[in-house]
Amino acid sequence: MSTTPASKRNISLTGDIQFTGLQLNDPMEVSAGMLGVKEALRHSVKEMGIVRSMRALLAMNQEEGFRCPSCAWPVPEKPSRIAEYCENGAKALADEATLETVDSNFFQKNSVEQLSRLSDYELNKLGRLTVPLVLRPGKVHYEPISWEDAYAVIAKELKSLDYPDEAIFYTSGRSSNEAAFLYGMFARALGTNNMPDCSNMCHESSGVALSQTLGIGKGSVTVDDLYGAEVVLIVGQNPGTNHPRMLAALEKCKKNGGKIISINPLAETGLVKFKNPQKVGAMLGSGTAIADIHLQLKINEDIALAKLLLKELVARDGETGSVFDHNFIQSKVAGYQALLTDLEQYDATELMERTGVGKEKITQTVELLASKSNIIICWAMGITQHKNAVATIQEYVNILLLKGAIGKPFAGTCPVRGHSNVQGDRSVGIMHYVSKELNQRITDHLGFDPPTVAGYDTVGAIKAMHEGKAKVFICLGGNFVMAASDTAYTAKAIQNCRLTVQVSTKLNRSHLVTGETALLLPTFGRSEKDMKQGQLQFLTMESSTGKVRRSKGLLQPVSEHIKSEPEIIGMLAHTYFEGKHSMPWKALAFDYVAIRKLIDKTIKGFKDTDQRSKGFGYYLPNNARAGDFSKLPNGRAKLTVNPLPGHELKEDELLLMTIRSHDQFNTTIYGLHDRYRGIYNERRVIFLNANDMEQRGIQKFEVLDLVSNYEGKERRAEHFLAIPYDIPEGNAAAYFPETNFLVPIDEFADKSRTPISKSIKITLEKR
Ligand SMILES: Nc1nc2c(c(=O)[nH]1)N[C@H]1C(S)=C(S)[C@@H](COP(=O)(O)OP(=O)(O)OC[C@H]3O[C@@H](n4cnc5c(=O)[nH]c(N)nc54)[C@H](O)[C@@H]3O)O[C@H]1N2
Ligand SMILES: Nc1nc2c(c(=O)[nH]1)N[C@H]1C(S)=C(S)[C@@H](COP(=O)(O)OP(=O)(O)OC[C@H]3O[C@@H](n4cnc5c(=O)[nH]c(N)nc54)[C@H](O)[C@@H]3O)O[C@H]1N2
Ligand SMILES: [Mo]
Repeated sequence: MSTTPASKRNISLTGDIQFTGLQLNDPMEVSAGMLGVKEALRHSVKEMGIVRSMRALLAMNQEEGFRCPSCAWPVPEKPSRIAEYCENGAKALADEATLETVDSNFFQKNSVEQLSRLSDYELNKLGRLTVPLVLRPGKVHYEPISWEDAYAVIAKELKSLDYPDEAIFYTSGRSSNEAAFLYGMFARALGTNNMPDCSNMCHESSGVALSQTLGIGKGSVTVDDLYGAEVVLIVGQNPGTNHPRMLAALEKCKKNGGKIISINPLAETGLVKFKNPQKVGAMLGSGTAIADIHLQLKINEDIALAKLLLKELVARDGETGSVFDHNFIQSKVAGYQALLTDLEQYDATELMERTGVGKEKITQTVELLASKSNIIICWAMGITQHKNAVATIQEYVNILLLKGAIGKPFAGTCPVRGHSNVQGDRSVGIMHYVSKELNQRITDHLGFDPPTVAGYDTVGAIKAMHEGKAKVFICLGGNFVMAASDTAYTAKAIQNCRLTVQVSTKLNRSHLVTGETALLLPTFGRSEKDMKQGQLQFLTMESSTGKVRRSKGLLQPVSEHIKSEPEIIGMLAHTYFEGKHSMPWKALAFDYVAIRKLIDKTIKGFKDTDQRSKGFGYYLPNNARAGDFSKLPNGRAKLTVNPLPGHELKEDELLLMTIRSHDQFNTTIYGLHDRYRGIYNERRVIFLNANDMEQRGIQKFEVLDLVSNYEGKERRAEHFLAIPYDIPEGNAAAYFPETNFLVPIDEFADKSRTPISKSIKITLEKR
């Protein structure tokens, strides 16, 4: 049969680019508060109606309810009875539980080519997917397909591959432990470890840095630790927008006398001041100031900053001998002398100049770090998405180790995870690398031999598809084409595939940029009732602090034709294996208790999950939290020596960070405002330092193209409005995913291979 290659479909990767009517205000000083509550309710009622909104909001994050589909910040032991959710959690819920839907008639009327002219914001607004759909070779309209036929199409394509490694299984971090476990085991049963996941673009650098130094790829602190910490560093993170409930924990920390230091090129509003929406009294006052010190460093100068802080601390310890925890260092830490020797080669003044931070603030920070020992360092994408991300995180870990601030209450590491179950997905086996221990357990308990060679991560998967080495691409959630780097290259890679499959809740651009054949399989959102054999089911998730908890939906599903993720994966595996496999796939598709039993047997640390996930759940074991480094070489945690990165910016180049606005969840655009930063009604903006604008003769609101040039290859993101903003000279910021076109596929972090989304060298071109 002759077919039209997918790349021949005329699909736009941006939608029609148009400005939406920018209005500018001063950045806000206070986050959350009444306006946050109002916004939460406005989005909820608009999308879900009053009754559905109230039912859902009251159940979110409560003991018997469902976990918020937004970020992975844990629910405290004693959640607020009024509202254990934030404005952005409410927006995420409204977005998922919306009553807007698209059915097969809609796709009959609208081709993928036409739909691709819409913006990401407009695509998402169309609503929930309600029926399984297929895009056949050469066609531009999705058509309905039965679930059985959809499974059969996938099974047939998988069977026709020359090698299992021609299939790739992507996971976005919203799946449950149960779904992710089945999915990861299906990939392995098929014979591949090709399991890229959103972590590869997110906290992979944290996982690598922490595994090497502390023996566990996860953070060590609990929320209670934050309450009692004396000093908390918030590095490269914008919690006011991306983890708003974390501000309540920071507020509590401050009430207990703790000090907060923000390390960020921007003065993010949430860290300036916060009005706790969970407390009626707090809403009336002027808000709690969160950050005591803001170190406004230049993009990607964290290593210089950390080395400077370390140098100053070493000097003070030399005078008093009491700045570092020498007992801890002697008994538990390796690499002390090497670190001291390395630091000698740096000049403090030069380091300080590189950071762009003034002396007074450095001294204040050093004084706090020197005099206190209960220190927590929190971080997110501001340090994980650079070439030297792993080294950066390890430099911050050095500070904690010298202070003995690991393995005791109120101290430790806190990489703040993004997607609500990204950590759980990894725990239960979504990873592209091989764990011998897990493989042995799979053989012992699941009765098959998993593959023993590593698979593709995100960058590897894109390249493999581009080169025609992979032909079937299956996605459990997410919006791969927009989330990954080098949008045009990635799109071409995906369009090279024979079959692409998306298990999704809502429409996005990855449903339009597809393989020759594409399947769109609609699934439940977190808030929806999942009934199996007449019984309401629950699923489990793991929070950023390693706690496993239940999540039970309560809303009527948006359509009777959608299916749960575990059911889809179980039935797909059953169709593929035709009932001939050591795992009872069909039974598992409908029996989550049985899945949890298999997780308990196969995944280390999970135990009696069916029962222990009740209430507020249970913590998985964490060696760093316990101060146990026995699995590391010589049984010691490791201090690391890292080079100071060299930046070779050409004279006209700026370093661009791609960040989130207040009205988006990754590639899902809820609205066009970024209220805290004073931006209304526009996403195509670039934040620039006024001096950089003046030097280049750029006026406010002037239209610019952003151009990156790596290895002689030019990449462009067009039509951005210039905005003067309080950002260090030489730096710029713009929103992702519009700017992912600029990130070259081959530019990623050493060791973790996370794309360098926060330090892209660009020039500006006037239009
Ligand atoms: N509402 C909402 N919540 C979310 C998300 C969302 O999109 N919307 N996304 C979720 C996901 S998946 C994730 S991973 C998290 C992301 O949460 P964040 O990491 O907070 O998200 P970003 O917007 O990428 O913000 C990065 C921050 O790092 C700073 N930064 C950039 N470069 C540097 C640097 O070189 N050094 C330092 N010190 N700082 C730097 C930026 O100024 C910015 O404040 O949030 C999760 N929660
Ligand atoms: N330039 C740049 N690029 C980045 C980043 C950056 O900071 N800058 N951040 C990176 C980070 S941290 C991450 S985590 C990735 C995110 O990458 P992804 O996780 O791939 O992207 P999302 O936008 O979170 O995916 C949204 C889609 O998921 C689907 N979905 C939502 N809920 C569910 C569900 O419950 N089940 C299923 N099956 N589908 C669901 C919906 O269809 C929705 O359109 O992007 C990365 N890309
Ligand atoms: Mo993320």
